[in-house]
Amino acid sequence: DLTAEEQHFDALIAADQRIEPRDWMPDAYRRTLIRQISQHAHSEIIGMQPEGGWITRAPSLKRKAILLAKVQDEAGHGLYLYSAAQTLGITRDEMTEQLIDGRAKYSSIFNYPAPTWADMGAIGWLVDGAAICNQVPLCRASYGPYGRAMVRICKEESFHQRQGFEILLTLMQGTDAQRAMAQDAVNRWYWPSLMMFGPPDDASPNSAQSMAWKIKRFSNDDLRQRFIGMLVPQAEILGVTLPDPELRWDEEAQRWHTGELDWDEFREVLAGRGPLNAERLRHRKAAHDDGAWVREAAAAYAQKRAAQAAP
Ligand code: FAQ
Repeated sequence: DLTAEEQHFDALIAADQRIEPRDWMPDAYRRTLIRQISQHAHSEIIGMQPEGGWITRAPSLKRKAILLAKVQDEAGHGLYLYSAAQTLGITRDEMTEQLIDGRAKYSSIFNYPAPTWADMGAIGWLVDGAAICNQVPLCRASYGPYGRAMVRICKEESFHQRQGFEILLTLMQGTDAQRAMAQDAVNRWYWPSLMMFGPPDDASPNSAQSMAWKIKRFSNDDLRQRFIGMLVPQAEILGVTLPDPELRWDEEAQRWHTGELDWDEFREVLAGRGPLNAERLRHRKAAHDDGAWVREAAAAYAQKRAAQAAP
């Protein structure tokens, strides 16, 4: 028999109402949200690195200002998401520790290198594009603080995606070497961006429960399909080729037929053995260590202010 609290929770979910921090919720719902929201926050923070490395090398002042703003937005997204996770009873310090100890997951995509300026275009177009496809439905996630954070994040991501598209469009209208650089970046980011949606549905242990709780609204494969459908006409406008010779619309199945994704590569990256996993974590840990004096100074200042305010 369900308790009154359980019944109330189930009724809220069934009625598409929001669960708020002070509402009763099942432990497993809380744990799932902490897992997903903290992973999402870590992804935004680690996700600053591939583009952060290009801020000093952007090809013009205008490009530099845009890239700087985008990377700052990612820091902001990380902070909203850490705040949303904190409403569930985990501290920012605990989450930071889990990340720099290598215990926490973050998106596989950020373990790949960004060797050329065209990678800034491909990241914006493909990585932010995948992020939007995945996150627009999360604006309706049943947990209030997560869904509300997502609304603003999605608006900013859509600007990010356009700026990536525009970088690629400019390169594709340039010299042969620039076009080749754009195509090469698309070749390298295309398959990893498809993996951002997670394992195939039949190998996704969390999906069924997360969909029942209305945290996730669509399955991993359905969102991956939606993303491909968004990319195909955009690739045509850009004049780039999506690097999948098998890609075609299957009229009968009403789905995109694609080549096989390399799920061994995905598993390797998740296990910490992707091209840049170690470097990303090393860099994050060094930034945390280098920032210790700022945290100490801020805490000392807050203490002093509190002491002054006390009667
Ligand atoms: N990478 O059972 P499922 C961005 C893990 S966008 C790493 O299907 P679930 C913006 C999964 O955690 C990127 N791990 O799991 C930006 C689970 O492991 P666990 C971040 C992955 O949660 C753009 C296991 O595999 N976006 O940052 C991945 O139901 C440009 C089994 O998987 C989000 O986090 C992966 N790709 O579905 C920033 C969106 N896929 O925890 C900078 C919110 C799966 O049991 C520059 N998250 N795993 O040990 C989600 O929508 C979901 O968590 C999924 C996974 C769809 C990612």
